[in-house]
Amino acid sequence: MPAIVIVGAQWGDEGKGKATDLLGGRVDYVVKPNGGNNAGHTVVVNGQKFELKLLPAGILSPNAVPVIGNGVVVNPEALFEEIDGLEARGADTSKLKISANAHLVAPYHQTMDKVTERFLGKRAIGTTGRGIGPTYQDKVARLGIRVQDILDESILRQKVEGSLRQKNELLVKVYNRRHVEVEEIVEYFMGFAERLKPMIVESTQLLNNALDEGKTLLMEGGQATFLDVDHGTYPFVTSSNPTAGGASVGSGVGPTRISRVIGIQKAYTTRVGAGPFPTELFDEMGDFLQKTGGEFGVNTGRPRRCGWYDAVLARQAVRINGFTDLFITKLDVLTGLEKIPVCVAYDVDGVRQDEMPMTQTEFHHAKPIFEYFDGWTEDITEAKSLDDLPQNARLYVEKLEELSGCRISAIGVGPGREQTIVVR
Ligand code: 2SA
Ligand code: GDP
Ligand code: MG
Repeated sequence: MPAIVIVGAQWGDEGKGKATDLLGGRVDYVVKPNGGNNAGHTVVVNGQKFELKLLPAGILSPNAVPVIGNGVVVNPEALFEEIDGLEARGADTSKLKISANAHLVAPYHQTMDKVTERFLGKRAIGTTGRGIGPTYQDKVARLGIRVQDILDESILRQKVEGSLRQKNELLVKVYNRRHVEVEEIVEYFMGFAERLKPMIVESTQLLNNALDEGKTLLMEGGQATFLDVDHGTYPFVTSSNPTAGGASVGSGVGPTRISRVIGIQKAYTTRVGAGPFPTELFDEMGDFLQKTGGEFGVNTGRPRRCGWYDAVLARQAVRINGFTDLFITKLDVLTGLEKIPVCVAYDVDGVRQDEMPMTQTEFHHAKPIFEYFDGWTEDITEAKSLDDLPQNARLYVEKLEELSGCRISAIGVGPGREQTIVVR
């Protein structure tokens, strides 16, 4: 298994951190291909909880080399805060490598993120406010500052000058914010140079050489399929490609070298931030899922919106990513429910649609058509194999496999590393 990709199959927070941690012990490199410190991945090891943001969750796997790929946007302040926090708890971050081509998040990107959200008013995306969108905007506009630019201060100054010329127009005239000085930003980035330099690598060669030597890589996607700027519920998405293809672009590892793509999916659905969500619950059942599942943003603390499993989304995610396996997490959260609804199709303005509608308008109008499955009351948090699950829990999982069209290879029955049933 040369390169494996982990992708969120819904709107994020499916348990990618836990999945990475499970596989991290068996791979040589763990690569983060997209996103930045908007991510929040929880790993629970021996009852100790770690919340990773900018760093790949695989940094907690002692034998794997953690790599921040070219597709990531790096906030240097957040980076060192996270590194120092982990070191203080005894984790070893010394092997961390950062792609020379990754982009840097500047303080003005965060300002622009927050002000844009305010400008959007009722149409706000509900971003994490970490400056992710504006940094990717600069990347695509070819006005970005890259990690490698701190290796040459005069180049850095030229790039900052170029970027700020356009940015100051916007900041001062449109956003009514203060003018940002070039030297202030150059100094800001150069302040991190000494610590950052030893970590900078040509990551494409590093990773491909590792594959040539027979090493294994795990690519740990941030965010999720329906937050993908191309395939998600645009415009309520993040600004990167958290899907399997994006992992290839964001790491420089070609698609033919990827042997497994694992979709991580909750046994129900959550979403944080704005945007359509057909199975969302607004009643006490939603409160039950939020409370029992502990559904609050790792990064911002925002409550996550909760709803039932959506098989239409699942099938679309299988298509987009070409999943070879699904890992169903949080099955334990459903314990105690008499009946469990699963959305099998949508009613769009009176017409049944079995697959993802073509337009945003249709998706906004989509009402779930549910099938109901029998629940179970037995505690499943100690289950180690399928045989340990009550029959109805097994049937529920089988149903999700059938409806999604992808084999289920692992099932989460609790947040701990060991609370996982490995099916195959
Ligand atoms: P951004 O900040 O530009 O990426 O926001 C755009 C949308 O993407 C969503 N988004 C997320 N959704 C779920 N989890 C994320 N990470 C944190 C977590 C979130 C948190 O793991 O809990 O702490 O609030 C994440 N990051 C971005 C975001 O909500 C917008 O809808
Ligand atoms: P990520 O962004 O996909 O890495 O997911 P988050 O860490 O943001 O959110 C997932 C939450 O669910 C975390 O609090 C995990 O500890 C927790 N979790 C993961 N798998 C399971 C599971 O199978 N059962 C339960 N109860 N919690 C889980
Ligand atoms: Mg998360």
